[in-house]
Amino acid sequence: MKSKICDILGIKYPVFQGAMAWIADASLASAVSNAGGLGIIAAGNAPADHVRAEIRKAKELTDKPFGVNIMLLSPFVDEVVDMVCEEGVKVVTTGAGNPGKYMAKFAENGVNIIPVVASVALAKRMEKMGVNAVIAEGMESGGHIGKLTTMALVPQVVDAVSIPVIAAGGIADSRGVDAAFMLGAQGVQVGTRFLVAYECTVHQNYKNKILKAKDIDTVITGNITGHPIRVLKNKLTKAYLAIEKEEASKDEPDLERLEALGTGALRKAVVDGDIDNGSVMSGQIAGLVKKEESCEDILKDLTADLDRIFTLF
Ligand code: TUI
Repeated sequence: MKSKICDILGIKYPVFQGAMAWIADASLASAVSNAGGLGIIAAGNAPADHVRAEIRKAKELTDKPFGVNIMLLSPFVDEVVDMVCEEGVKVVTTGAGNPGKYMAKFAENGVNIIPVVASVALAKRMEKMGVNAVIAEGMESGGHIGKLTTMALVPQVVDAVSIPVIAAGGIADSRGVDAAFMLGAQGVQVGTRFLVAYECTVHQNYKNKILKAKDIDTVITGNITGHPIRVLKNKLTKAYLAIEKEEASKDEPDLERLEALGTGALRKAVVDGDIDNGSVMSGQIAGLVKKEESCEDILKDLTADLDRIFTLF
């Protein structure tokens, strides 16, 4: 059950746990890594010391490799980059931007760097810069998204680069995993399904909203701010989309009005469990996620066909 990415990272299954800001902590990441996948701690918008504490907890909880995701829009990016190098983290994924500026530092410290890309152009630029793999993330994903679907993006990125491609967006069971491999991916990243893992510390109200979600329950907010975010529909998205529509019709939209509504909204849902006024980020595949399980059982289910799949290549 080996793909190139397993050899590069020293993991058993080619399955990454998606880095969900405020959610993917040492508890979730270590559980995924212990079960043979790649657990990833999300730095999100947190200061370096907070993330350092999670890394140290994860080191206590697992002796397997785990990664840290650096969200490049965070005000703390520079200090988080320095800190992950100090802590000897071996895998860094990045999101929401171009990590070019930090490549030399990661290389010097022997960090495997795997950026999320949402286009072929960025994938090619990243390969030239010397990254170890890319995560091609379709707009089915939760949170901050690009414009292409996984089905269209993954094979185009696979053809454009020679490094391994990890597929993300819309994958929550073994059928999705198998499909990703058929598109030429060498691994997958799964977020939404791990949200309802026993080891995921997100508020129970958030888990329940994912478990109850139907296929058409996500919407995209923030198209006019340049940071489109996929979330589950609720009171907040109704208000947000109404203001967005109003502002979009103006010559000079007041984006601060929208920012004010978005600030702190993710924390509200994740920590306080306020799923009406908070931001409940989720992928479109939430409708497929029906039960709470351990990370071990989720990984077993996701990888159920991989032995058979690998005999095809
Ligand atoms: O990053 C994500 N998903 C996220 S981050 C997040 S927290 C957040 N906080 C404040 C504002 C926005 C988000 C919630 N979800 N996924 C990875 C991802 N990266 N998706 C899309 C991209 C992306 C998009 C454009 C990466 C690079 C890019 O272009 C960079 C360039 O310079 O061309």
